[in-house]
Amino acid sequence: MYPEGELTLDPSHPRYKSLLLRERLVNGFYNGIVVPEGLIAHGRGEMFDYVIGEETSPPALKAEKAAAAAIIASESPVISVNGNLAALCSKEVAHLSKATGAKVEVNLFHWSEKRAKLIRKILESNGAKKVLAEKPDVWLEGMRSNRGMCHAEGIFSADTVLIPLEDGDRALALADMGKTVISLDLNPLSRTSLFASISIVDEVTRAMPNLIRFSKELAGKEKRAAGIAKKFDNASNLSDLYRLIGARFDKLGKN
Ligand code: PTJ
Repeated sequence: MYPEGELTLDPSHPRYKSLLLRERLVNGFYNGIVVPEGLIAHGRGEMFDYVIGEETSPPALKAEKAAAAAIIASESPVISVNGNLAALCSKEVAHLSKATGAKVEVNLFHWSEKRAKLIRKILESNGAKKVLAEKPDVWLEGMRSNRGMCHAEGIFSADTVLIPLEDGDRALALADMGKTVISLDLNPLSRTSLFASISIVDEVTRAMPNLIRFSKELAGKEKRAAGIAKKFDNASNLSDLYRLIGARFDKLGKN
């Protein structure tokens, strides 16, 4: 909680939703879930969200459907959780895990056992079952940062990994291992977005409910889900998004 005391936010403020997310992250920071770098990362995300128009674009929605389909069609999917995602979407992580059967694993860039435990507890208190967190037992080949530490029964052996707010190195390492990598990152130019098999360029609190909805629709329809995932063309979908951003600026430039 804020050391200065409770912050009051007025729902009529034009940027209420954005302020609410900031408050959740700052609270997460004071509670030891979010690292200071996570606050900076959120600011970068906000900037890209302005560019995109602060709404789920048609290409993002398409990627979200393909991502839900890929998770449903997978045998051992894993949702990777870091500090920012835990502060913003713990409940949604638990719901997505329940809807898809995906395992949940805490994976941190700024690793500490203490923070991994704290994040596990928050996920569990929001309904997530069997969260892998402390004592990672294996290292991803080619990784030099702490993100390389993971669990043999989780990310290491997964066939599909959802990696929200990620750094490019691990996206590449996971892709090199032959896994289906689903990124969730507002920066469409990040190495993560470029290396992923399915790149969702959307804000996490908008994307996660869509992923849950599509997963519920596709649950038990593995064959259909596999077809949707196979048909999805990530490069062409990213091109659609770049064009959408260009068109948005063209339109603004004409006013
Ligand atoms: O909790 P830890 O120790 O794992 O650290 C987490 C951070 C976020 C600090 C770490 O993963 C990091 O440094 O990430 P990057 O390399 O800054 O990348 C984060 C990406 O997430 C950036 O490209 C941002 O644009 C994007 N991003 C930030 N906030 C959001 C977001 N994307 C979607 N929704 C957001 N709310």
